[in-house]
Amino acid sequence: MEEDGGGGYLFKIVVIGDSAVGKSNLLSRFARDEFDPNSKATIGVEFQTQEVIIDGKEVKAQIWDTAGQERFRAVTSAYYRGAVGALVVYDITRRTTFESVKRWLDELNTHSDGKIATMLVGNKCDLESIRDVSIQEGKELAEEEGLFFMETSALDSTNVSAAFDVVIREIYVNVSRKVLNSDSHKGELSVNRISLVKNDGDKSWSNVSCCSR
Ligand SMILES: Nc1nc2c(ncn2[C@@H]2O[C@H](COP(=O)(O)OP(=O)(O)O)[C@@H](O)[C@H]2O)c(=O)[nH]1
Ligand SMILES: [Mg+2]
Repeated sequence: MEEDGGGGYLFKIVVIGDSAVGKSNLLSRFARDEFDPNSKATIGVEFQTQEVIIDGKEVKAQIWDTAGQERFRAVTSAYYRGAVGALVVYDITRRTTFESVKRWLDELNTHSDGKIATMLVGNKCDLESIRDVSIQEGKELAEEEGLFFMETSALDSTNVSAAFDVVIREIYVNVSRKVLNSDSHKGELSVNRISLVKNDGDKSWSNVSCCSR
């Protein structure tokens, strides 16, 4: 987490998960409202920056894409450095990608320091007819690991901005807590507490899932 120079926040968020689960499309849907049905491995794009307003404050989310390195199990520690948020993505039509989630979480924990606001994302929920991982399984894993959970579709846009928004808000809550704990800001304690309580209420998002109807 950094100040962006203008007094606002810059949050680094990484998107991880097996190859072809839809990471690049989730990012392009969120940042540019675009979907690419023929997307090959993303080349050259390191990150996209998206501005979000939280509690009237401008927050910049710098969202990193793996550029296809995950195929070679070669996502480097530089990729994770400084991250304060993560989306761990699997494909609901391919169980192997769900089984990889723990490995990705281990990698995230190994390479990052401090608290990472993490969302478990079951992508491609538009493909209900060939679903291979139930919503319940996703929810249970998220609960076990203390993660937020949503099913998304980068294809039809379901829950895409919601997933990023929850992570960004949670980072904001974590940052506010840090500020509260630092001596220089003790004076603002009573003021900040109000907004923290409000933001904690957003945890109900963890049960949101696009395919539960
Ligand atoms: N049906 C469907 N296909 C998707 C979705 N997201 C991505 N895809 C497709 O899955 C393939 C891999 O997507 P990509 O974003 O490149 O995955 P990445 O390797 O994780 O970055 C591409 O053919 C996409 O068009 C989705 O939500 N629904
Ligand atoms: Mg990609």
